[in-house]
Amino acid sequence: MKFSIIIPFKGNGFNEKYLENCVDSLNQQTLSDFEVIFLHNNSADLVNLINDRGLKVNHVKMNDSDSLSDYRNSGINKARGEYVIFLDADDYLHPNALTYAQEMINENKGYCNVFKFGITKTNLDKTSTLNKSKRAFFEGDSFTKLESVLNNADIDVKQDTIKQIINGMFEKKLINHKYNNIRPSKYLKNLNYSFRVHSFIFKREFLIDNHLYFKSTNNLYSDIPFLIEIYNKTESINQTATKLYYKYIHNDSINDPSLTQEQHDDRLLKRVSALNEALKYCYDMKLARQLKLSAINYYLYKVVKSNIFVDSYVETRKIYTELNSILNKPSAALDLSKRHKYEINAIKKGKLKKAYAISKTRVLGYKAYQFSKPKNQRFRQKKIQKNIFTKLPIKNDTILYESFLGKNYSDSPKKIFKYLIENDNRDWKHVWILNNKEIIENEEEFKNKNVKIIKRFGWKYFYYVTISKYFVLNMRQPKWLYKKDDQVILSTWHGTPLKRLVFDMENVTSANKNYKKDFYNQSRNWNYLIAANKYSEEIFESAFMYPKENILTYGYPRNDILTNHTKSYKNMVKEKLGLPSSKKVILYAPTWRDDEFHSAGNYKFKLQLDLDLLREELGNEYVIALRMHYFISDNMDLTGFESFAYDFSKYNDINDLYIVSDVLITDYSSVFFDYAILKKPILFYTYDLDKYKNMLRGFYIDVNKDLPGPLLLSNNEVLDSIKNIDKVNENFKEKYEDFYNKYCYLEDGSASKRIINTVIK
Ligand code: C2G
Repeated sequence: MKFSIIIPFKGNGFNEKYLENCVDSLNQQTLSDFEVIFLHNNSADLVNLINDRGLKVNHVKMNDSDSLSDYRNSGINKARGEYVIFLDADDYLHPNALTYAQEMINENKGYCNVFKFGITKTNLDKTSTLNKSKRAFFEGDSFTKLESVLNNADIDVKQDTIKQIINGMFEKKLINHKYNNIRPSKYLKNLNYSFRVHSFIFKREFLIDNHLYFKSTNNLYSDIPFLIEIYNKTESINQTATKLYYKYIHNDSINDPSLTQEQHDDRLLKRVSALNEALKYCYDMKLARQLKLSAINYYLYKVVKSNIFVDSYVETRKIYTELNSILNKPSAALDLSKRHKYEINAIKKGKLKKAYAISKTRVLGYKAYQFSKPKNQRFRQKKIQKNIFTKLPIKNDTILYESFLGKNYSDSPKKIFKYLIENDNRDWKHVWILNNKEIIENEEEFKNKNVKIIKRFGWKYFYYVTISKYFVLNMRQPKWLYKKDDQVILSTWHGTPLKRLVFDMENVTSANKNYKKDFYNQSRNWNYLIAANKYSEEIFESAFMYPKENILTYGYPRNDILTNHTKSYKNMVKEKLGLPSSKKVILYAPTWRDDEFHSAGNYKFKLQLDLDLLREELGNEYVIALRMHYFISDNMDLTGFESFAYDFSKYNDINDLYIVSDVLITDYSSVFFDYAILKKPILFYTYDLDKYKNMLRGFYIDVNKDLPGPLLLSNNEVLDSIKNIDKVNENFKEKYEDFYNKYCYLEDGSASKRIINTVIK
């Protein structure tokens, strides 16, 4: 037996999806010479899941009182493989991981006892991660993929030929691949992964002969002493940079934190004591120096920034005691910089109060330096907000508004503002966050002397977000924004959800791994959240984990105008937009794709509508208004389509486009929930439905059954539907009515009034 995979699972509840990823990744290994040892407390669910997925496993029953170290040690003892690998039950391996491992070991010819895979963090499940990887096609389940491609293309190629080609590609890669031998003391410089046991491959005999077990009872960092003892007994580690171990970062650290994400007040202390414990096993003086430096750096840059350090000498003292013991253990000479010598020596000599005082002064000095650096404007603003602006009294007459992060003058914040200006005679001071003043140049309401415009993240922004009584916004406020208790944040949100949101999303393809946690914390600061209908209310409860009692299910203020507008308003807007009065208008308003972006927040969009075809076939009767989502940063080139296609992506208010148009084409955007209020035809151009539905987001409603219009997959289908729009209306009459009754029933034109009566007192 070549490999033993040791999987410890401590605890009772488990996330099925994570475990499935792990188990499947073992089922899909291209090398079969391995056994799996699963250590757990005999959970029947867990055993069933593994059996259901057809993985052969040696189950080892552990007790609740056993530590993680006990689990892993039992794994080492039960293992029969020549090499052992520790895999966490929520992580997974690349399908070729073991094949690579074998290759590395063979090439190394017995020189090393310890090997290591490249490791990568991912917050996506296995399929999505592998799909994202450029190499995926040639690796792992590539064969089946290639086979299905060829089958679909109806090309007659023998299976063996395909297999040969793939193997050829695979082998070439292996041969070209370089492995490095690295000395442990050098190795330790990369601290991130050299302290975690994942992704290492150990020769079992080497562990047993040298009695290398997990000896620490430290529940968070037992890996550290274990690995140090190993580093100490090994000449070099053979590693590949190829990322074959996938460390799964839980997206939902609120409901389902991993060990690293769990809140532990004593985390810093545990880490330092693990380093101290590790030094006990460290005979190599250079390695010991490296360990000490790592502890010193941890103190200098991490501990002093923690709340524990800022708030309490007594708590910090516990960390000092460990550090003192570390610094007094033997090692090669430390060469500390002058700046830090004084501070570290005080700890070493046990003058802990003195060390605390010096460190405090250093931190203050550092903060003052940060504060004065010209490029650190944001840092200064945050500090001044927190320490000065919050001391000022709240202004009860001031209302702050923001729509789509200051990019637009639109959506519900606009309608609430307009309603107050036109109907409320109290003496409000209105402040709008708008990055570009030009967009409101022609808006009458901004001529009012009580209306002020400020820039997002300018100094005035920090002032007004702290002293305004009300803050009305349709997305999230920055996570570092400090909110006072007597301020009221009204979140209008920006649409009835179709795509799954936050806690209802399995994968978060586009956002960072803290997305769910950040969203949770930010939304705790909203006093109210508006829902357009009961359906949205229920989703917000689960997707945002937002308390039901603070949800105002009143209809959307932004949609009042869809009910209240007049014919002359429609004509006026059409003229203002420069659209020919003699032609009907098709509005195309698609959403953004999580996986198509230039950089964070800048999304791409490739127009899939065939404008040539549409102009050719419909140009006499229609023009087309194109409206990209506000995340899309690409500009559209409509040269050659003048007088037929118009780009209104930068136009403030999509409601005007709804009003002037005669038919809407969209995809997975929430725009159709609003458009349906107008009872005009809606077409869904969903050319990438499968990808969107399965890989990216998933939907709340059954798009095959419950939409108020047809799903169209090609330009010809779109064209056909527009040509036969009366027939489409007829076919969807009933569905449209059901849809209207379920989602638009509250939109009576008075939502703004209801909201203001409740919130703005
Ligand atoms: N929007 C727009 N133009 C588009 C698409 C959207 O002006 N081409 C505006 C609409 O007001 C829409 C809102 O942005 O209601 C939200 O857009 P979505 O496409 O639904 O996408 P997203 O921003 O991800 O919103 O719960 C709301 C949605 O589920 C999430």
